[in-house]
Amino acid sequence: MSKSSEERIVKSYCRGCHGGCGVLVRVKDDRIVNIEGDPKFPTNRGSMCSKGLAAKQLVYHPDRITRPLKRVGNKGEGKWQPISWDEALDTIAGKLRQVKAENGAESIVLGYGTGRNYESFLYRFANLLGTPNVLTAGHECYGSRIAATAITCGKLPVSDYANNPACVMVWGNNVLWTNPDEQIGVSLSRALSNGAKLIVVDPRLTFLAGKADIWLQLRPGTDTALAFGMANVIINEKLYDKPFVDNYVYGWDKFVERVQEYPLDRVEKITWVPAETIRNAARLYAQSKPACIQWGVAIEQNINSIDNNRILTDLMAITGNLDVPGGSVFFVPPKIRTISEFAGHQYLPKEQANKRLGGSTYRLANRIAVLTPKAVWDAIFTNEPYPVKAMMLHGTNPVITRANSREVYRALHMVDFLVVTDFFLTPTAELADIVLPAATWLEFDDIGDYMFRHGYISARKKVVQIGECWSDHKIFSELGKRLGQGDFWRKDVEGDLDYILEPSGLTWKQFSEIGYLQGQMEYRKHEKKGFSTPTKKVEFYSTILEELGYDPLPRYQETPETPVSRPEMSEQYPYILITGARIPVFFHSEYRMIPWLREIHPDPIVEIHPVTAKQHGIKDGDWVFIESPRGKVKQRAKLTTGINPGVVAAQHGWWFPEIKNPGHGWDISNINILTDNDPAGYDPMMGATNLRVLLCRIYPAGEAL
Ligand SMILES: Nc1nc2c(c(=O)[nH]1)N[C@H]1C(S)=C(S)[C@@H](COP(=O)(O)OP(=O)(O)OC[C@H]3O[C@@H](n4cnc5c(=O)[nH]c(N)nc54)[C@H](O)[C@@H]3O)O[C@H]1N2
Ligand SMILES: Nc1nc2c(c(=O)[nH]1)N[C@H]1C(S)=C(S)[C@@H](COP(=O)(O)OP(=O)(O)OC[C@H]3O[C@@H](n4cnc5c(=O)[nH]c(N)nc54)[C@H](O)[C@@H]3O)O[C@H]1N2
Ligand code: SF4
Ligand SMILES: [Mo]
Repeated sequence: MSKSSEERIVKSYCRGCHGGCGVLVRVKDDRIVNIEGDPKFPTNRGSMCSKGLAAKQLVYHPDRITRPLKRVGNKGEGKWQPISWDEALDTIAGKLRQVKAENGAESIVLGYGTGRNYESFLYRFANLLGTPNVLTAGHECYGSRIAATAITCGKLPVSDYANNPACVMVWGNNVLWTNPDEQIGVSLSRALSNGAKLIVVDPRLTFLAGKADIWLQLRPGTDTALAFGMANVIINEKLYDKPFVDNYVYGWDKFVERVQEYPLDRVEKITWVPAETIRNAARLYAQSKPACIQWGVAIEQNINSIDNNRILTDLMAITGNLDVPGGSVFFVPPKIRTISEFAGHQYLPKEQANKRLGGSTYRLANRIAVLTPKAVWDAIFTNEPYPVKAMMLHGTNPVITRANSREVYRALHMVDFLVVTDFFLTPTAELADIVLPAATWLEFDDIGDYMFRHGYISARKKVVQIGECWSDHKIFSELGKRLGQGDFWRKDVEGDLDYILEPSGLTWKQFSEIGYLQGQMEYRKHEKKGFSTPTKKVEFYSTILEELGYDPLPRYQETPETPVSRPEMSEQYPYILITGARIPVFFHSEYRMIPWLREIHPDPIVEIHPVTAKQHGIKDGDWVFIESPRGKVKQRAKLTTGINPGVVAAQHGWWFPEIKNPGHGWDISNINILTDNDPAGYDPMMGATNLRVLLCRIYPAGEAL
């Protein structure tokens, strides 16, 4: 980076959310002056959202940690001393070596939150260290989609908007605001402009629901039953693709039998959606060719997590929409080393893999190396099945983002040794022994693989250096070298990027000049080689689940905390609480300190129906308490008729960086104080925590924050 007063433009790839948008970064005198969408980039074609546009304020934020810090006072007291990278890494390496020698490598837990580009580096480090315990959000986010589709049709199907779907069914997803997993919202907008019909399944009247041809306002948590209702219509009205079913479906007869358990009058009672609306939606989806299903995380955060994904995959299959242009497809990614290949799971000895916390309970999650957080907290509290002595968390803020925050707080306070790598001193980082300063996406070179399942990889380039911040990739590589992993890491991260790119025939330097690579798409791959399942068919009846000891067919279960399952509790806590519907300007607990973004959305918001609000003397904009048996928090009421009077929708991710004590107000508005992490409510296959369907009461909070 030569110092120059000429403005230059660096083409890069935003990572303000999961990623997805090509950007042009304008730089002058080695400072970022502006970030704008790259009109030539194939996915976003110039568009950007507020988070990406505000990234400059993230990079130059005065509260950034720019040197490694060591705790000097008591845990959580907020007293820090800057130290050198050498001292930080030597201390961490020494402690990890000691825990490994005394307790075994499994007593070290590595962790990150939502999917991040360094995850393959983190897994590689963990596998080489010998710990099977990598804590992610996978149990309640995306992991279910990966695991459920892997056992059903071999791979995760993705909507193919570029090939003119005639109908899109958006299910528990707010893609225009969230740009989630391998999709960006503008591509759906383009499909709708090209005339695609729209079905939306959501308990709230989102922008998309308002545009929909059919909106199914279901009772939260009843998605599996609703999807069974649609399957019932499609099968009994013979709207399904018979040749596809005959050739490519395993377990059809048993599935049809199960579907008959869900006649529309029963489904209407369970879901609150009128039978006629379900029928119309099923017909529209089945009769539009091609059609795709855009699914989201809402259906994964409850007891039906895996079966929600399975039954939706079954809907894609019976309508003949799998891997056809404009349907739900398996894009072909460019030829590079995959996350899994780089992670090197073969380096983890089998006897270590068998020790994964909760692995024998959540056996499907275990297949994809996912564990559930409570197993870690319990091991810290009880030393059972073995102690957890050290944790290294990269890019996650579990005090705010994990269910039952008070328990999370206690566990992180108690664990012997905690390292947190972040941009800021979050409520989680404040509990650490050592905090490492992470570089943002504008501060290092990287292969952006967010759209990998959509067939793309893109180059993200270092634009500036801030203080002594390092990329997480570099931290794993350098720490790995101190722990005897030297043979497995290249001299520097560029060498590792070269290694990942090797199958494409490109080096990092060459790739970064090209900007992105797209795989060569081929549709209907099953016609040549079947589906990647044990029977080579789409397994409606799962042979893998049968082997693991679960019900091989999907089924609907009532979630554990509803007016139906807990009628006596609902007298005290009458409303169904959904948490976490995303808003455009924040990413989970991130960005509350970014001035442009906070100005757009200053306070936490809970959506309440006006009739319900009136009963409690709540007016629009009032601060209200939301309370469950686990605790209470404050948010501001937004009155809307776009929600059922029996349902309340609260935001997640709230803490207040402007509160300068070390807690930063983590327990004021943080909705995860109310969520439950009792395993009785988990998906039995995945360990998914129930975040979307809880019971609560609401009442005016009186004073402001
Ligand atoms: N109640 C409720 N809770 C939820 C959800 C919900 O819907 N409702 N959703 C859940 C879901 S789906 C998910 S995925 C999780 C997400 O949970 P988390 O991943 O824990 O959430 P974030 O707030 O994104 O935490 C990221 C932290 O990482 C830091 N960070 C960002 N980028 C980097 C980086 O590149 N390197 C490093 N080292 N740090 C970085 C940020 O500053 C921030 O402090 O939350 C879950 N929690
Ligand atoms: N701006 C922003 N973007 C993000 C994130 C963020 O925090 N902020 N987080 C990222 C992450 S990690 C994820 S996982 C994705 C998630 O992205 P999405 O899947 O779009 O997640 P949400 O907005 O939480 O939920 C989508 C919709 O589900 C509805 N919903 C709630 N309960 C139910 C239910 O029981 N059934 C059905 N059918 N719908 C329900 C909500 O009303 C909401 O409109 O977003 C990613 N993108
Ligand atoms: S949608 Fe995500 S990748 Fe695109 S500009 Fe916004 S934050 Fe960046
Ligand atoms: Mo997520």
